Amino acid sequence: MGVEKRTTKEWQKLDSAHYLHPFTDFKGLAQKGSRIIEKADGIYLWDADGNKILDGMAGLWCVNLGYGRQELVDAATRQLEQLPYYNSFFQTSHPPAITLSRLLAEVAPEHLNHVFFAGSGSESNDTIIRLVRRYWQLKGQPDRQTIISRVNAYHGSTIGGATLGGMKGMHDQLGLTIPGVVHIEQPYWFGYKGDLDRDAFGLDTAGALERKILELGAENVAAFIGEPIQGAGGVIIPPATYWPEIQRICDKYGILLIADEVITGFGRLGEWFGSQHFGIKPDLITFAKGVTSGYLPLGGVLVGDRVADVLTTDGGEFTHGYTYSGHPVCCAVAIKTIELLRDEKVIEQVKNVTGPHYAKRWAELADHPLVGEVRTTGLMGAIELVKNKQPRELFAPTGDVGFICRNACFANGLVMRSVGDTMISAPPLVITVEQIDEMARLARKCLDDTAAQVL
Ligand code: PXG
Repeated sequence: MGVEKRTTKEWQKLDSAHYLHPFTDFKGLAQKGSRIIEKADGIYLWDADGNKILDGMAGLWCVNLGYGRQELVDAATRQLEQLPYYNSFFQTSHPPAITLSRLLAEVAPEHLNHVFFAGSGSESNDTIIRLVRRYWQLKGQPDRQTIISRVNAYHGSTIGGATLGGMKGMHDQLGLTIPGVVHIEQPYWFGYKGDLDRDAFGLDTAGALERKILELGAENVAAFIGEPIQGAGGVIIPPATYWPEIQRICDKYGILLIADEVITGFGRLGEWFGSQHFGIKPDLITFAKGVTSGYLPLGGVLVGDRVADVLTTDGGEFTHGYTYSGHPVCCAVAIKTIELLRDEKVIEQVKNVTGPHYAKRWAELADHPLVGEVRTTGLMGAIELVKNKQPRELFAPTGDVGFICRNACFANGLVMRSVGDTMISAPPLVITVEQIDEMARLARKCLDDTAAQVL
């Protein structure tokens, strides 16, 4: 029988009767009913009523090659037939995991040559906590336990990931978090009410890392973790001065630099990794999502030579791993994803053609009465909705206006996500110039419809 055929109403009824959705107010959803997405092709989705929707979020920042890629289906099918599962515990290995490890070392920055696999971004960040603490134990500095993260960061939803993250709403529900994680401010220029120019603000915000290290004592600090661009937090693109200063501070105090590239990895910013866009050299990179173009769950940690050398030289057993670490079918899809990104020059296209075009089309939206700022890098962008442009006046901080806009987007056949009153988008990397034009036309219509309700 498999997946059944039903009407939207029937699906909605069964959905609220049985399915607890992630990050969802269950009662509210039961009242409103879910949007039922039934199929997809390229950059478009179709709901159960046959409405066509441009997916401006690439699923959840992951379907970078778009939907319906037969090559990925074939890669999975072949591997399912050949070896659907085997583990890499107890002195065994298999060709898909080995091939993918080598391929990742090839596309990653030069100093990253090892990989530890997990099933998701959250698990990968839990692995990072374990790796970082193990590294410092082996270095004979076990007091280096504390990981410095940032307010409004998103690093996943396990206890480890949510502790590392800086989302207040999540911390409020977490109860006891894991010890040894502290948060500093985020480089959010638009949200900053002070009078520093962007570059000075970038330096000052990065300086919070040094101030925190000095407060804790460098001998107690293990690492700093950050998303090159904060994604779920609202596409926070830091000033150009920010990351070089973070790198300088990490180097000065010898602490490990972790880039969480679950969103920015695999081409989103027009480079294989966002770290390359910002010119930083992380010791560890978290990846997930785009590594399989979202077709199957896979995450992992790229481990730089500094850490790998210690782990692989007299490190003894690293007592950590998952049943699905290096799952052969997920690895086979990841291998094909990377080959397609490389052979079809998708990332070069983002850097030279579609990224600049998206920047241009999005910048044009800045003249809209509802828009206070637009920012993009690669194919990742944000539109800040404001009540008044000059002097800048924000709406009450309930996120209601963003929510209205998100609904207007759905009604007009476009997926954008709202974070408070910030509208964010990250379309599949295979989006064409013409499709970006279409997306911008739809976005303007959604802004008009929202303005008609709120201005
Ligand atoms: N790190 C980052 C930077 C992420 O964006 C994770 C870790 C966790 O990955 P998993 O695979 O465990 O979900 C993420 C995930 C949103 C949204 O609403 C973003 C994510 C997940 C769910 C929703 O923008 N990012």
